Amino acid sequence: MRSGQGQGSHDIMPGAKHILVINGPNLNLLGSRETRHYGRDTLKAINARLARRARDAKVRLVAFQSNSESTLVERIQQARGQGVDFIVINPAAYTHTSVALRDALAAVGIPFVEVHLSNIFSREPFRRESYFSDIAVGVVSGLGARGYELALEFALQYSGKR
Ligand code: CA2
Repeated sequence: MRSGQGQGSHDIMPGAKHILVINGPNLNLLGSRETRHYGRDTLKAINARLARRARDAKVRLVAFQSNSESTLVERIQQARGQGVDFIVINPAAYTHTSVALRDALAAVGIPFVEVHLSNIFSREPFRRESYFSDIAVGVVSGLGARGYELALEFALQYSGKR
């Protein structure tokens, strides 16, 4: 896994499939509170498992988290120029509010899977609405941290054909 590419860096996996994992607001707090909904894994532990799997599959994986909507929009916009092939995204609370993030994903046209740790359909009514699901390749919700791993497995196999 790489945390990003600065100037002067060289590509350690030229030609490899490139997967971007994006986590939205408050997911940096995973493992500490709200464990009933979100489990005990930290985001660091989840990302480490994804990085291991990506390394085994010889795929380039970059993980990114932000609490800021504009930073997330900018990261998605950058993804196109960086040759990202697939996005795994948990937009967190922005799932239910952000036309801006939806528009960014639609604009870059990179296929993505929407992941939620909790089952958003079994919680408060406002969580049942997502601005992302209808333009996602698929949605994983309610399978805890395993959902990210399943989404990554799908991304590894994804060829654009359904
Ligand atoms: O189930 C999910 O993954 C969510 O995307 C998580 C969001 C929530 O707003 C969505 O409805 C469903 C919230 C993430 C907040 O994460 C925390 C983690 C630890 C402590 C507090 C919040």
